[in-house]
Amino acid sequence: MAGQSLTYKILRAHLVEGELISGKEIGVKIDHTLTQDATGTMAYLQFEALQIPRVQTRVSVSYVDHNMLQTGFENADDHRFLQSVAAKYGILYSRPGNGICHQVHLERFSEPGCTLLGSDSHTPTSGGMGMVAIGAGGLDVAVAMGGGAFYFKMPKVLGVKLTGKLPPWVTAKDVILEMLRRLTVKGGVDKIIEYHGPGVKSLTVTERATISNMGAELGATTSLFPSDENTKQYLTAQGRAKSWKKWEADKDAKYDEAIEIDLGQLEPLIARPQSPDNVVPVKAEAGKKVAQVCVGSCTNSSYKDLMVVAKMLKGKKVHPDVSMTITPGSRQVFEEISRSGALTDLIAAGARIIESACGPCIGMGQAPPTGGISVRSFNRNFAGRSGTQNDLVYLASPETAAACALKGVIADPRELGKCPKIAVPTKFVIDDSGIIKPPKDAKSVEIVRGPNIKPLPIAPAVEDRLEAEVLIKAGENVTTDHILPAGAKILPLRSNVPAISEFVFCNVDKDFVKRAKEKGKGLIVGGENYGQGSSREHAALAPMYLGVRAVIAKNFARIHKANLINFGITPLEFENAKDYQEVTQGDVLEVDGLKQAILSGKTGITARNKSKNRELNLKIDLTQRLRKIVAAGGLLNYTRNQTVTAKATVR
Ligand code: MIC
Ligand code: SF4
Repeated sequence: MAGQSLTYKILRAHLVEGELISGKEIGVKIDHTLTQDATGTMAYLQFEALQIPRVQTRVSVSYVDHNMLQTGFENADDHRFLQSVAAKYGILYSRPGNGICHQVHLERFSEPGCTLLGSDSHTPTSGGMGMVAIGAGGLDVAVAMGGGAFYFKMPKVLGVKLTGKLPPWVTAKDVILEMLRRLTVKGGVDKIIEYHGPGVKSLTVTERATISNMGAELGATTSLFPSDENTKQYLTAQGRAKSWKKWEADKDAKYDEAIEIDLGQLEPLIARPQSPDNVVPVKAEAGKKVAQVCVGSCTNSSYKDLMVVAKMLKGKKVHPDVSMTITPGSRQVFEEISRSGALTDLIAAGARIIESACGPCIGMGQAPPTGGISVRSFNRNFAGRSGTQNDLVYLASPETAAACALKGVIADPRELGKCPKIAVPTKFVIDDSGIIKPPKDAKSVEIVRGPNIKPLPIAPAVEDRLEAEVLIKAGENVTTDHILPAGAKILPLRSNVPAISEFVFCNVDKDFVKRAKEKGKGLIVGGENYGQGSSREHAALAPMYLGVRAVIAKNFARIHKANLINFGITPLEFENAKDYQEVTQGDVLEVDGLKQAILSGKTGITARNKSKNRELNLKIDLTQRLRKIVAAGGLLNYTRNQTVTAKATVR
């Protein structure tokens, strides 16, 4: 028998339903969950609806890191709600200021060989520690907190063999940018990316985490590294040596697909606006004037990332035309750079220090100026995400970002001479006072709800005859940032679906909401990889609230498709991708026998384009379980119906 991949080994140890055959649905036991504040309020409202008195997982953490700008009562109210919910249901609460969920989870909780489900698309960061860590919608995370399995299609395993060693100034960020250059933003869809080979041992845990974090931009289900001596060292430095266990693939492991990267051949890379796969060598863009540089985000804000930037800036000044910001990934990183004096060097160089949070990465301030290039150590540069329309955001390593900050233009860090060496502490500052433990007895805990928290809307069941207008025809690789943007103005409305739905497609088509409301019901048509990017279920919930009943696309990004199903919007795919051309915004489509087709397991259905008098063949690519959920009008309806039926049977 051929050897097993690490993915296979960990999944097999957690399998509760199905077979590990790619393309087949599997159910997996979840050990850890994480939520963040922008998706967490919905996730916990959904958890409350499940009526389970206490979480059933080994570790569940509620982080506050996104909605940190308190320009009104909304975010502060939501934080208080999250803290009280955590206390009530047995969840750890990571306070605002404690850091970005993925960085803190890696430092304080991640365990090799375990599973983690998080309501954020960059949950795979913990794959850097040998965890199968998957991003999902809040409702799936709520179900996992209640002890339910997580269901997904067994992905193919793509083995990436790393050989060689990174040259000076070339970093883990350049490895993942190289992956994006080769595979594009849809190259990882329905795949788990497993790194192996002799090059792995030259990468530290936080470097591996940078690579697995940004595997989300490939559309991958997750990315995974083995747990080895480096992992042991990192866990020991975090005072968690006991959590270490060796986990690796068999030497003769078989992968469904395989590629190889010689680390020694890489050079500093940069993703041009406005897609993370628009990757070129830094030198190809060198000399372009830069207005802003931002170092931070869950991709690149570890101790080493910030120390190297501080060393590069020490005794020098940020270019007068550049505004440079630093967001440390966690309070631990912040404290470390402060104790070592590196923070002083950053301040003296003229960098603007922001608290430990997502900050500029999600448009919570620091929008770049009109027409000005922003070079960021982040993971996404989707149009408008920074808060500025027609933004010019480039993605690169902290080293490249710091070189740009010093020179005032896009600059290859190799021009700066000797690359600073950073010794990572053998013992980090450990202070978990920012993580509040829930009381053993939660009877007296009252959940505090501010006026920003509105009840969750529920979808109607699928109709058998659907006749509706195409409200918008979206293009290729449309992101959830296009469907429902984030940013300082919109994020505070995450707990209020009626209010946030006013912003659906606001940067793409400002009349969308008006049109949807006038029609009362409608369809969305999309291209390939529809809904890539963030896990925000609001990108399904808000269109559902506006009457969207189905999305017809060439194909879907994994998390968004699951969110559509969970909220009762039927995802349908063009049988023939060319038919996408045949549909125009405003066309009226009619699908007869939809509910019947979904429930009977039919894999195809014909829609009639009444406006063009043509027929369209559509695919229904759903497992039996998902068919029941979508037909019921989503997971909450489905669960409620099941409970009612169970009660009736008992009686
Ligand atoms: C993102 O990076 O887009 C976010 C903001 O972290 C999202 C979650 C959200 O929209 O709340 C993600 O990655 O899932
Ligand atoms: Fe936060 Fe940005 Fe990471 Fe999303 S990608 S979790 S917004 S730091």
